[in-house]
Amino acid sequence: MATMKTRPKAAAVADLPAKTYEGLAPEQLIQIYRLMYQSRCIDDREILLKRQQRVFFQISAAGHEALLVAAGMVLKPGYDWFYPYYRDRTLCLALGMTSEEMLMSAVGAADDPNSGARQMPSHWGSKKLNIVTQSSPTGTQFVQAIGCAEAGRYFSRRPQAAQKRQGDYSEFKDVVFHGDEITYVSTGDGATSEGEFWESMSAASAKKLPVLFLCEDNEYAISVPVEVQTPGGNISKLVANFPNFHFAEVDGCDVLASYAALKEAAEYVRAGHGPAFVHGHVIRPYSHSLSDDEKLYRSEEERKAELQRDPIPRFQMFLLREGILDEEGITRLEKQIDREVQEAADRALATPAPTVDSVMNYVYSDVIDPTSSVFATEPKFGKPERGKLGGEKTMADLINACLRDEMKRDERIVIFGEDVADCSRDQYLEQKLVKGKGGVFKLTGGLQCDFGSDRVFNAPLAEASIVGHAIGMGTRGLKPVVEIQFFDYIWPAMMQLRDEMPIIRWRSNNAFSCPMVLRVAIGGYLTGGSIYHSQSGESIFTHTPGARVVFPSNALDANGLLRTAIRCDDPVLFLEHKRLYRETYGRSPYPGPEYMIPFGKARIVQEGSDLTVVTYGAVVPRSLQAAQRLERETGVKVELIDLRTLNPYDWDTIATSVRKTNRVIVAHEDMLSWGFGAEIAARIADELFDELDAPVKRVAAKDVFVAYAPVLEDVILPQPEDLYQAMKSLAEY
Ligand SMILES: Cc1ncc(C[n+]2csc(CCOP(=O)(O)OP(=O)(O)O)c2C)c(N)n1
Ligand SMILES: [Mg+2]
Repeated sequence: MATMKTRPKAAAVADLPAKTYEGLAPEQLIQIYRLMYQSRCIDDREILLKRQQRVFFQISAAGHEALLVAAGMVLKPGYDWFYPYYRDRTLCLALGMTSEEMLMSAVGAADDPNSGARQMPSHWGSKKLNIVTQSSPTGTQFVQAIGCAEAGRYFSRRPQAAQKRQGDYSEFKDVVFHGDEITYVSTGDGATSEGEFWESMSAASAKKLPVLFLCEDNEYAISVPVEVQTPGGNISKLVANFPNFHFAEVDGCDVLASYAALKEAAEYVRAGHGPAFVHGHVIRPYSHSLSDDEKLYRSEEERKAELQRDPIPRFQMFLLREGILDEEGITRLEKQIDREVQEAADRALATPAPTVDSVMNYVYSDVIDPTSSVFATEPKFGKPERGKLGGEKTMADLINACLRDEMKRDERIVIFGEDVADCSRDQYLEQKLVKGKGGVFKLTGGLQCDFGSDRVFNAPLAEASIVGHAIGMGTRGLKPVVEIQFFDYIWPAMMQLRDEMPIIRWRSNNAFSCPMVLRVAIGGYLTGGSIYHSQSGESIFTHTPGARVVFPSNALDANGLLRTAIRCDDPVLFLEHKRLYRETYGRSPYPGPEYMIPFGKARIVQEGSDLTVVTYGAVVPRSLQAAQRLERETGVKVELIDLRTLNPYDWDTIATSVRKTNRVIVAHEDMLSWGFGAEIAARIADELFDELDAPVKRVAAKDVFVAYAPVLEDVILPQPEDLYQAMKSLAEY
């Protein structure tokens, strides 16, 4: 006869206890155990395959399973949005990613849905599940998650903005929103030290955004313990005063406690009360990654104590204790999962690797080509306004006019940046107490008044956030046209601009993209602009595949190129030279609301037969001045080429001109060494060597920052006199 101490027999589903646990039925608890065990099993399988050199990197979710399965149970795949961390395997399984899909990523298979074998394993991505392509930098996910949440809110308030139009990016950008979706973003304890974590907490708090932050605190960031990362060793204490948040701190190795905490947090966020921050204490029993050996920095005692908290045996004990599964049931379940994972690994290993000719696929949009003739439209100049000359709109006027036209045409456009709004305190505008600012250079003047404070608004002084929010919005289908106030201050956003914005499409194998425009005031020649208001540096961005780089020299080009930038399907860095904003040179009448110039098409400013000058930006008018003087004095005719866009650039026009003149100067305002000119000069030397009658010359700034005193500024930046001398000596060569 069975005693009271005997464990119950393997329960058939029908025999399961009727009791629920934090609202979870026994079948759900078995499913949770299944997912946790499956997650660990895939890690173990990957480790085995790594030892056999059939996978090439491994980082595990071990120890994080309970917290992450709980997150997966409370959130909705394909409905909520996910910006996961690399330890989120169990979340992804709970959302519906399969073992095979994960293992395809590990072995580098073409059909890996995470990245098409472009990223390391555990860099999660799934279009159908709304898991937004994850990258390796710890911390870039936060500000993008904010933009994603803002986009959801925007579409639910302006549902008509989701409409598509033929012939621009929106035709290919589906928009899905529900009004109560949550954006989930997770982090390790270490990554909370990144500045963008704090920027995103501020933004979520200030705007009461529906974001669920999950901190997976395993007390280590590789070998650095939490007390070194986090003053006092507990992140919950530090964030506790952010307004509008729901906070919870929980044992993340306890399934039911994690589930209860995350459920409550998700309910708060879904109801629109604001963001939530859940801090789960977890363990990391498998070292940081397979490349790390934690015995080098953790004591034996500490590691042993940690193992006592392992969520998998702990939850197994719970299921046994509650009579939900018996030992036989557990063994059966585990064996089944072992077999499934092994079979999934075999299938993954048998699937083909990507073909080597695919490497350049999806660097840029494959559906909209901004160099195509679709973007070549004729200007339609209206009648000059009464009492005014026809050609007198400045570059500033025509950029503003383009923004206005496009905002009218496309409700998906939002504009933000530092000081870009007319006035953040709307009541002052409503009561007509103030006129409004509209940008430090007034380029966005009047747009907030015309289109509303939800479409044109000031951003906090945080450049990484400006770019990161735009990326998140672009991913969801908005078209952010954002501003960096001065190129000199673009650098806090560099991680977003180098490792995120340009590469989201490529690294996700075209599952995600973030078409957007980043307008940046650039350049010197300001008299007193000094080091921090005069910088150029465009070659840093042309050296980053995936980002289009545009640099107009006059009002008409700025108008037409900005329209192309806004309507195309790629991220565009739109560089606006401050000195040219209101210059007399290059003014133009308004060309109408459909005027566009394709990328990669240079403008021949003046034709010539003796010498070619290739340049762009503020060096265009300076070169023209020098060329006109040279022709007056010597009769030498210079062909002057304004590239207008730097990536792509118009090689055909350069080559045709060099074949004609056999002499060439590449000139730019940025420093000489490692600059854009070096690339063009090298290509000319390589491909047009036989056409040259003289060495390729460069004219550029000295290799130093711009100084304040006007005499120093003049000598540092290339002047018409320098251009004249270079042209003269090259013509005489
Ligand atoms: C910006 C950046 N710096 C450094 C690294 C290298 N790195 C990868 S993971 C990691 C530690 C992260 O620790 P934590 O956030 O606590 O996550 P855990 O690995 O402990 O889950 C570091 C330094 C990186 N990927 N990105
Ligand atoms: Mg950690």
